[in-house]
Amino acid sequence: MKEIFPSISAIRYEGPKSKNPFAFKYYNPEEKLGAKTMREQLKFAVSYWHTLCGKGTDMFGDGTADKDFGGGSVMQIYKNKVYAAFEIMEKLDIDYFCFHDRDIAPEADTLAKTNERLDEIVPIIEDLMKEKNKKLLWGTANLFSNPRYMHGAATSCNPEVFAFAAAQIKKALEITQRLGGQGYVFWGGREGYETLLNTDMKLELDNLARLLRLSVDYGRQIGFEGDFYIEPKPKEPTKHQYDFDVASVLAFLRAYGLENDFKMNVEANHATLAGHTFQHELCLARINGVFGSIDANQGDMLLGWDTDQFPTNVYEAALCMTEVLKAGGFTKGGLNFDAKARRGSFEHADIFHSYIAGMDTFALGLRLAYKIKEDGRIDDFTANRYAGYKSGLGSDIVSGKVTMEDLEAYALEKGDVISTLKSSGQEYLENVMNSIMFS
Ligand code: XUL
Ligand code: CO
Repeated sequence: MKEIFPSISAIRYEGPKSKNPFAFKYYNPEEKLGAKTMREQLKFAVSYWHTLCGKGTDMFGDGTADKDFGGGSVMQIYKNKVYAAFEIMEKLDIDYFCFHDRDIAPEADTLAKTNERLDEIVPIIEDLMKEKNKKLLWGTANLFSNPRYMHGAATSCNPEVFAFAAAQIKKALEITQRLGGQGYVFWGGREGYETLLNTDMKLELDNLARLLRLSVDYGRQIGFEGDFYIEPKPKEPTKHQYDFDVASVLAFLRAYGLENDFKMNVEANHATLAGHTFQHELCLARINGVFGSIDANQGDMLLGWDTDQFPTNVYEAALCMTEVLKAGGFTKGGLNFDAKARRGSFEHADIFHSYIAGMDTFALGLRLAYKIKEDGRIDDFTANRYAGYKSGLGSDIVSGKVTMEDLEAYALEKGDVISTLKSSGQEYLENVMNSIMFS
């Protein structure tokens, strides 16, 4: 296997004082925080689509980056992408990767020929996984790029398209299972609408649930034991995406009896597009028992679209990792960088700078999450804020002992309760956050 990035050597931890641009300053994979190493807790994954396929195209211009990696024919290009992927994982010491079916092999004229292309590439991936000890975090099917999905996939008005989508998922599930994938993701690519003037929303949602049920049942039938995830996103590419946010997805899953079959793959930039913080989406997933995996990136707060930038915001990463710790850490999920270098950052070295930035940011986030936990001031403040629910009236409310009449009698007897209130302490807590971050 020819080396594709000969000028880049293995990236190692050198500590915060290092000025070597090709070294980790904060991510020290074997260092233990709590009971586990950083590697075990962060479970970083390469996103195949951005890293190996994304060339920096936008609606105003062609790609700027070379992602052929020296390949000539179509299939050689895709084979070289595999070699590049494993070299990137090896040099960055990343254990996991994720892909869509179409990232690893391009479509041919018919589905059968496309599947043959997949069958040519999958064994190469399988061998390299064994040789380099790399793992598949999750697989998925691209049900949005091809023009056949212009009206959606499961939610298309056309049942032929529904069948095609099912066939693609079936194959993607088989590949994910064969490669030992720990998860399978459904991101609702074009499952949404542009206008309700032409949309039967009830049938579309019913059909979305039907395809999810068929997929889960098939996955379990072939012995897939990984987690199934839904990745919420409120808009883009469609004006309204059905999997809007964690709350909407939970309501949908419960309405169709799918709540025990899915967890969430929460993406940072999707949260902000939905008008939520990343922490909000993670918290909601956690308290509902559906925290699964993370697509880590960041958006630009001045823009209303999915910029998929590599995360560099340490404050956000600290709040994210605080939620992950509260959830008990990742089980089958992990931290995938669904992120791409900017269009002008077209050199191969930029791929490495990007991952180093994202990995160091989340390493700092994990270190800070432990400091926040050990410091205890924030957790204690919050616990004290609700202390009234631990005894007396509060514990009677929580245990369901009180009636409306009891509550009225209590309020009437007190006359007013304003004097019992205390400050929400937000500014105090923000000061605490800064003192923990910069101590
Ligand atoms: C799109 C997005 C996808 C999913 C996988 O916004 O996030 O790349 O992560 O289909
Ligand atoms: Co994503």
